[in-house]
Amino acid sequence: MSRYNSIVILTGAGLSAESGLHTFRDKDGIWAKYDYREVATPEGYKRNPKLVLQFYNERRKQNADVQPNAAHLALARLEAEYPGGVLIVTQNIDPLHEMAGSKKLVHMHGEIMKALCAACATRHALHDDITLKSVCPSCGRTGVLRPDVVWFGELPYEMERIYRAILGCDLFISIGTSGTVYPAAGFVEEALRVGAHTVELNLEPSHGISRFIDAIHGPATEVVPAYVERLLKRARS
Ligand code: BV8
Repeated sequence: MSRYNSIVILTGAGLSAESGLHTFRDKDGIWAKYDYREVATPEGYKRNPKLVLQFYNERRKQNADVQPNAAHLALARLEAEYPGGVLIVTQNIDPLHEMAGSKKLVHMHGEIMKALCAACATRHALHDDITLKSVCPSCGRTGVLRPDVVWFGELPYEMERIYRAILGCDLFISIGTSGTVYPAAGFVEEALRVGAHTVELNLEPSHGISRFIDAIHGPATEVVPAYVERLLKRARS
């Protein structure tokens, strides 16, 4: 294992699975129960805002009762102890990375514990349900608050910061993601283009497995702490 100067880590739902949160595409995943076109698109929200708000109110309750697992904690330790740059780019909308202590973190698909005002574009921390009677604390309008998440067909957040980090990294690690949703699924290609080493840590080979130079398959709570230990040992030697 080489010594790396700048590490970018892409995470997905598989990282939070062992904390008790459903993934999207596994057999009992979220998209097995809901049609993403109805609950995770601007068009679905226009057609039936009540259904969409309920879907995310349910998920927010589930997210409020879970704790970070050993994989989240190992990544926070890597950020704290690694001599080089470490940036986590997560597709997850849960707060588990922050709860584990990670600070250098981009929520490219938003955060379920925040509301976004569709009228004045301000964001607000959320502690209870969003309904069509909810009032925006900034502009005072009613029925304009939506979950601060990126729906299909919407541009993910902080794309410039993400691409800048990938173009400057020499190690790209992908953890707990199926590699089916873009632009996230295309990041490994960008990393390869700049000569970075690419590693997949996942329960099973993802759709993008052919783009990874190295891969270790198994539960995140086992493979991530072990891999972080190797990186820190190499950096210290
Ligand atoms: C956009 C937030 C453009 C909401 C989400 C190119 C080609 C084809 C299609 C497209 C393309 N470019 C764009 C598109 C369209 C679309 C897309 O990719 N569609 C797919 C379906 C083909 N992309 C978009 O619409 C994106 N926007 O392109 O905008 C644009 C440009 C300019 C101006 C305006 C717009 C936006 C996509 C974001 C959608 N929002 N989430 C919410 O959460 O409700 S996506 C959601 O699914 C996740 O955030 C994540 O990104 C994605 C995939 O989920 P994963 O996290 O990977 O989870 P999954 O269940 O799939 O896999 C879990 C993995 O973990 C598995 O591999 C499993 O083996 C593993 N695992 C399970 N348990 C464990 C484990 N691993 C380790 N340990 C375990 N214990």
